Amino acid sequence: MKPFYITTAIDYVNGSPHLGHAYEKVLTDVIARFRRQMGDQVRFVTGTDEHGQKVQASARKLGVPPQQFVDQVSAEFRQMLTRLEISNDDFIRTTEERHKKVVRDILQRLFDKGEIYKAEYRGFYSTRQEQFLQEKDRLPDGSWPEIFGEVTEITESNYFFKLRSYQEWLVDFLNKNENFIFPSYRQKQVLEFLKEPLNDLCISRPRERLEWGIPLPFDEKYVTYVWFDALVNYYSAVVDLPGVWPATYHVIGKDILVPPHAVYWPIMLHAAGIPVPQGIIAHGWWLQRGAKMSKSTGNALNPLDLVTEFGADAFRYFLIREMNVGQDSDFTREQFLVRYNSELANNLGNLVNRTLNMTTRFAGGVLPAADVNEDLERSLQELWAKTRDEFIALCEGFQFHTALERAMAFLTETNAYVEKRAPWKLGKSTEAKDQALLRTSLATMAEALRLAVALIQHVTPATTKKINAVLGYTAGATWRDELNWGSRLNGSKVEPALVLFPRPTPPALEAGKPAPKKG
Ligand code: ME8
Repeated sequence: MKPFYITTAIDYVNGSPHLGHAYEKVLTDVIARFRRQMGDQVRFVTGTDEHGQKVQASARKLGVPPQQFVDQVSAEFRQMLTRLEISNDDFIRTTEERHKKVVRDILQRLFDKGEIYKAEYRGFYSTRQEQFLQEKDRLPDGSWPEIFGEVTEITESNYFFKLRSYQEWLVDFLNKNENFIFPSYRQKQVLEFLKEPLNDLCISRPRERLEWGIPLPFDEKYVTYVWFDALVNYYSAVVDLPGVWPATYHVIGKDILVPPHAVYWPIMLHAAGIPVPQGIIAHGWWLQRGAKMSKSTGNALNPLDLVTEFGADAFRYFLIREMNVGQDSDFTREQFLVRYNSELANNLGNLVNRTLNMTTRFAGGVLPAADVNEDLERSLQELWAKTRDEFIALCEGFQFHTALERAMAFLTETNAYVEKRAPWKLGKSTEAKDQALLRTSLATMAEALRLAVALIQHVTPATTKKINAVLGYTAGATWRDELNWGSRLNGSKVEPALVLFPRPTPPALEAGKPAPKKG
């Protein structure tokens, strides 16, 4: 079986990780864990993008060598992965030898095939910003904005990659592979973009302007342009692992789909004679009050603050539950608290408390067998079978937000079942029939809880483990088998209590007060 190879974008290290970075890692982790559960052999790679002008400038500003600077920031990104329970198999950095070697090999291969040529490039250059400007950068009156300082027209020799000669091939490829990009409406945007003729891609920068990059193997006076370096990470991370390439999915944000991932990358690979990936998943943006959260706008949220306050699982749950993959979502603390309180603390947390508390009170802490199967039990079991099947199909189609909604609806129904059976009343009766119903209700609620947390374990891995532990349960090796309603918990000794999603501290509650319910 071909391994399921999934990647995230590699993050720029010119700033600290923010919510957008955290989301992408969590989303990819949820897909990776789900595919492992489904029996795939998964390879999951993430990493950091460490070359380029901005990194060089940030290091200079701090007065430290660039390598020292990238070592520090890259470590920060890796620390975030640990805090978020990300299950990546590898972490690639573009300053590593194993990566640089592959970039240079590919460049040389393309150069030898005649796909790269040298030409003069004429354009307007800002020395202050150290970049070429485009017509669209001009102010309406034709002048250049203040931030660019002095702008001069210069001519510079550079290396170009023959992107244009592959335009038809790419259009044809996309037409033949309709599901190359998820969501599919983004594939249409790529085809729209390809209606205009492509320009060949300038892939070099003179070293006198940019020192911090990978030198071109055929002309060491130049370094390679950052996309040509960064995109290759997906390939260099697995080049020594037989059978892993091509990637199954690259998970990226919509801002880097066109042209880098949907145009440059397939053409680079095809031109170099390397198979192209199976697909690209382009997620949307986390916004704050309608604006993209980013380092430069200063509205970036530190994801680790939320993890410290609420735990990794609550954070993961919120991101996956709230965002429809591909679309944008506004992040508000209020909405976070609404979901935290109503779905995790009340719905799931409540069922855990009731199960442990009543099993302890009425059954000496040992889960009994269900010996009645009436309409109430049967309809919950039927709902389970439906929920499970729909949930899996939704996850296969990356509709995780709806999948979680279904899982929550099942928990809501389970809590409603408990209300109807009212084991606290049955526990006071000595009638044999009531005692049988008591045993049945305890067994039913525990089994429903076990199943629900097994179902969502790729989203909430630590919570599922904790709940299994207090239920005295060790999960089996095959996830799909775990999802069958049964009697696995009979005779299991449970713990008396578990604090899972504690009530937020008062200031956080304040923030949660005016929370409007979202559809
Ligand atoms: O683009 N919401 O790095 P990066 C959701 N190094 N996702 C967001 C986001 C937001 N507000 N802001 C950023 C780069 N992202 C390159 C990638 S890949 C070969 C090279 C996502 O640090 C963004 O869309 O700017 C991208 O997928 C990832 O975070 C890294 O962004």
